[in-house]
Parts: sequence; C-alpha cells; structure tokens
Amino acid sequence: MNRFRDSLDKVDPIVFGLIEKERKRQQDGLEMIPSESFASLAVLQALGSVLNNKYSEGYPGKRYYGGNQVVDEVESLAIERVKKVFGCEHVNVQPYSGSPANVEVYSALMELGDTALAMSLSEGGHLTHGHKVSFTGKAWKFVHYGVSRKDERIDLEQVRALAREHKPKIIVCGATAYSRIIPFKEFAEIAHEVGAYAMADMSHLAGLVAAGAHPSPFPHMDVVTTTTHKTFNGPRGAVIMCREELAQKVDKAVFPGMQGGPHNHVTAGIAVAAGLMLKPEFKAYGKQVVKNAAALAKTLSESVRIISGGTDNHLVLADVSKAGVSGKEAETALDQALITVNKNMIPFDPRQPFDPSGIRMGTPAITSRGFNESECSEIGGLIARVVKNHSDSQALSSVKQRVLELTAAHPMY
Ligand code: DSN
Repeated sequence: MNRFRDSLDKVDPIVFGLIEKERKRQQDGLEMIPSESFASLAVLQALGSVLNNKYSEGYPGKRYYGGNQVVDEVESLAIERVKKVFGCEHVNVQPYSGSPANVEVYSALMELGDTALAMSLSEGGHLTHGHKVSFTGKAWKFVHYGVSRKDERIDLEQVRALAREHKPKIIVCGATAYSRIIPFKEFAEIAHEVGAYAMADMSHLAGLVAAGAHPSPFPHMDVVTTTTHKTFNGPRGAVIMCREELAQKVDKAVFPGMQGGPHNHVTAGIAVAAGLMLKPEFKAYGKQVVKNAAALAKTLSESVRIISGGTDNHLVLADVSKAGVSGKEAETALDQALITVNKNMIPFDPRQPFDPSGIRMGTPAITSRGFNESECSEIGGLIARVVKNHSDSQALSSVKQRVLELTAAHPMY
C-alpha cells in the first residue's frame, strides 16, 4: 500500500465504508431539512481536488505566499461569477461558512459593544443574529424583532419602532425558519431612515434569489451574506457581498481580521456552483423548489397547522403539537420512515428548544433529484401519516417502503 498515492478504499477502508454508508442513506431517504441541498457532482469534484493543498493568505494579486498564479485565477473567477449571478458590486468568497461571515460583517461595520437589530432565533432568526449564547450576542448588543401574533409574519412596524428607539448600527434581516417573503426593500428603508447599515443574511434564499423565485436584496442592502451550501447548491462555505465603498472594511475583517488561509478547493466549488446558477436550468430548479414546497404545505395543512398558513419559499414550518406529538417525537418517527426533517421552535412556542412544538421541512434537496409537485404532495401525505401514527411501527414501515420506491425512481448521482 502506498500511503500517498493509493485511493481511499485501499488506504482507509473504514472511512471509505462510512462515506458509502452515508451515500446510501442520502440515496434511500428523503432529505427534507430546508438548509440542506445536494451539491452537483462537478462541485464535489472541485472539493476533492489538489486546490486543497495550497496556502494563499491574502487576495488575488496580493498574496503572502508564492505559487498562487492558478489560485488567483480560481478566486477571481468565483468572484466574477457571483457578481454576475446577483448583480452586486463587491464580493468576498473566502468566509469559511455563514457564521464567520456574519461575525466578519459585524466586526467590519461596528465597534465591539455597538447595537444591532435582528430577528430573534425563537421566531425564525439565527444564532449569529445576536443570540445570547453566541459570541455575536456577547460582543455586540443585539435587540430583536419577531413575527406578529396575528399572522406569524414579520412585523415591520415593530422593526421600525425598535430601530427608532435603539438607533442600531446594523439592521439584519434574513431567517432560518421563516416561510414568507423577506421584504428587503422595506428593511433597507427602515435602516437608512435611522442611519444604520442594511444587512441581509440570505443563506436560505440565495438560490431562490438567483432563480428569480424570491425578490433580490440588491440594490437595497448595503451588505449581504450567504452560505453556499443551501439553495446555492455549492460547497460548504459562504460569501459576503457589499457596496464598493464597504469593500476594504469587509475584506480586512475577513483576512487578516478573522481568518487565515482561504479554502481554495471550496472557492473552486463556489465558482462551479455560481457558473451553474447562471444557466437557465438553475432558474427552473429554483422555481420548482418553491412550487414543491407549496404542494407539500397544501397536503400537510389538511392534518397539521402550518405556521403563517403556508409558504412563499422553500420551507414549511408546522406545529405538530395538536396531533398529540412533540417536534422531537415527530422527527424521530420520520427518521424511522427515512424522511429527514428537524424539530424546530414555532413562534411563541410554549415548549423548549430541545423538544419544541414544530418540525421544519424544505424542498431544495429533493428538488435537486427531480421530485415534482405531485410527488411533494404525496410526501406531505406520508409525513402527516407518520405524525398521526408516530408509535405504530407497521404504519412507519409501510411509509418507509413507499419512500424507498420514490427515492429509487430519483437516483442522486
Ligand atoms: N443551521 C442552519 C439551518 O439549519 O438553518 C443555519 O445555519
């Protein structure tokens, strides 16, 4: 055995076997966590490439290491393609993932201790939108807005009132468990009225924005972050996009402010994914993701309460508590039927985060495999059946059989 040249199956059959096991799990089941998707084979090939081997601290044309002629071309290509996809002025493709990207923006645009306004985690935001257990909530003073009790949608009047009262430096919009359109233009207007930067974390929505299936944050927002592994369909990473006048601050906050060497294999994956986003097939994909989620929500609504009454995007949040089951129990039962979702808090949830009232589902991953609306409608029925019969092993096993038939008809790679 040659430790350096031989392939994984020979060098490490244990790890090889585990990857095969996970590949089979993904192939056999319905992956319905809304923040997950499947990167294309081309993206996976870029990730498994020699670009992994290179150090290149700095930016194209300004590196602290030699030998970066090719890496410069890769990074410049990724930047140009992302600019073209979203129509933005400046792009940094180096953030290691969404959480560091958000911290980098905060540190670029605020002093430690400054005030920011963002959506609360319990009503759909994200840990890095200033939750108290996150570094972001310790380093900066975050004030939170939420959704209205009336319709479970973002209450812009509350956002405006909090903005006027607290005079934040940044107003963040974007969510991880919100199924309605994010009103980027209105958020930017409120931010600019109080002299704040308007920031969108569109991690969940980037692919929908690229496909024209959700309004764009551009040209309204001053700065936009997104992960590249959700609806973006790329590698695990992130990008920051901003107005040209903020470019230097943002770039400095990423490197050397927070990070060291960029992950060049990931940068190549971002270039590939952004290249694919420019193709007409991607527009069709993004639109289908939204249609599929609507079909899923419609069938599910016959059995459980859908938060806000439906969905405009890729995501469906359901309150399963009235069906006599907690979010955790529903997640476990669905796992047994090979349907992967995650338990989730619902707005004003009386239960606790580790065993909340809701489950969160999404269609980006299954749409990548070619699932259509009628299949998503059927999947809604299967999920409802599991929720209603969560302790009936025969019912779970019959749903599992149907899931295996559905997934066999849509091979992954
Ligand atoms: N963990 C992601 C999600 O599931 O929405 C957000 O980073």
